[in-house]
Amino acid sequence: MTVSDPVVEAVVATIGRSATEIRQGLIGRRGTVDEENPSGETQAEADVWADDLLGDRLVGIDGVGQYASEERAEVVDCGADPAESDAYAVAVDPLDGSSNLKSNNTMGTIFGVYDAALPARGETLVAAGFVLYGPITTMLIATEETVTEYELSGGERTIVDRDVTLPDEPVVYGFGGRVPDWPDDFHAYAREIEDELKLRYGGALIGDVNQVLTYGGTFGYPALESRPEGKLRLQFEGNPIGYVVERAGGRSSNGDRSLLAVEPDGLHDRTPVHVGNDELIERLEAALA
Ligand code: AFP
Repeated sequence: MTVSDPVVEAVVATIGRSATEIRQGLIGRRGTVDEENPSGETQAEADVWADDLLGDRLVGIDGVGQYASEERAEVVDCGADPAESDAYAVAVDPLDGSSNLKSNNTMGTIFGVYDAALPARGETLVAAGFVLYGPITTMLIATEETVTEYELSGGERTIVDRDVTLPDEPVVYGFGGRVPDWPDDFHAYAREIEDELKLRYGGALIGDVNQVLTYGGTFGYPALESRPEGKLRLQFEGNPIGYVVERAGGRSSNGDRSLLAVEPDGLHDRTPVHVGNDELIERLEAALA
């Protein structure tokens, strides 16, 4: 099954085809480079390499007007301003969870296709999704119509679930940040959830969110005492993941409102991120109010 919008289809086909290559290219690229990304984090060799590979391919697609990546300070202008034309802007986290490379744990590639110039509100997304480099490589694509899961092999994508829907009964949770760094109100909410659900936390947003999509539950990286703005990036992580989970029947929140309704100030803005079953996100927002 292809996506009905031809530009979105070209973007997801390019990312899907590149995923097998990215996975293979991780071998021998588990070290760090002597650089920091625009969010001040040490870059893995693989971060830089995957960004170059995806950037080179995505900027060449007709109908892509901007390319932005968590690994680059500025938006790349591809010749058409999404604010003044039909062109889309593509935002990518080329290797989300790349610090898991050292311990050989799960990682992902996240993408969002915005019908607006970046930085943009998540409400302007027309598609978003991710590749998950787990024991097998899978890809989830959310559009206005549906959320579909594929298995990727040798550049081909094969549907495994045409209509990914968050299960009604929540089972798992994963919360980021050190417990002593959690604000009291989040701490009290987390204590309740710990009594009700089973802990699953792997340190890569995509792996942890995919468990929530599979079993039901919630993932949160809250505002911290030391970092009230949160850790995750709105354009590259919060918005695409919020879009996927909302399209799959769940909710997203920055602690106060849907992630998709948050007005960005800058390309590399951070945000608290909470996604999951409706009832859990409602309780979270009530706890933080
Ligand atoms: P890296 O890409 O630096 O590994 O960060 C991963 C991440 O942005 C996101 O994927 C995780 O949910 C979160 O950070 C994990 O953060 P902690 O290491 O603080 O648990």
